[in-house]
Amino acid sequence: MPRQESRTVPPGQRLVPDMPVQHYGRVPTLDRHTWTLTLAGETEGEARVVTWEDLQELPQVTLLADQHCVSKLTQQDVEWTGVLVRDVVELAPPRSGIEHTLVSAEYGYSSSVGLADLLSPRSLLATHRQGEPLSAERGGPVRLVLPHLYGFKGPKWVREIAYVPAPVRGFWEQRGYHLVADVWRQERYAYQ
Ligand SMILES: Nc1nc2c(c(=O)[nH]1)N[C@H]1C(S)=C(S)[C@@H](COP(=O)(O)O)O[C@H]1N2
Ligand SMILES: [Mo]
Repeated sequence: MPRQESRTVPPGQRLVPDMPVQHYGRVPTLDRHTWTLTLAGETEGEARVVTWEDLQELPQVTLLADQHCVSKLTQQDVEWTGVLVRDVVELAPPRSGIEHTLVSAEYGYSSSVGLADLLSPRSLLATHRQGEPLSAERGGPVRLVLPHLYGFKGPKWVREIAYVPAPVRGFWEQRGYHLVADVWRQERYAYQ
């Protein structure tokens, strides 16, 4: 299984054996067979609605990645299974020149993610955590996992990726958190 590039703990983070479940608001109950992910905004061609069955047809990838919360907790070597975001974006790519996305979840949570970060080689639309299908509280049926960014960039219960011409602030970015949020650069707050 591909291991993470580095065993180092990012600056300012503290290791925990099990990342607590953390999110704002209620846990939605979604049925994987009616769940959809819409690729929208500034697409090159038509927008596209991606289903659970569409995900099953893509290569299934398992990798180990650390899970970091901007509140300074890190769990190392979490095993995630899902499909590469790259493979999904291929189904309805952005028009040329687009560099930003807004990723949205059920119940209105959202995060601002640069297209390059979204397409990084280890970015997953995850369906499993630690070998088990994602529970509702862990973001099932599908959540976004961006291993090099703080956890708030990865919506649980993800429902839409919108390609946008300029950064659009999501839930935490509207509350002062960083637009990029690279854990290795310790990009926690917008004012840094
Ligand atoms: N839909 C949604 N996704 C979310 C959040 C949220 O509030 N709502 N919180 C984020 C934050 S801040 C973190 S640290 C991780 C927590 O993931 P976990 O519950 O698996 O620990 O989920 C992220 N995804
Ligand atoms: Mo977080």
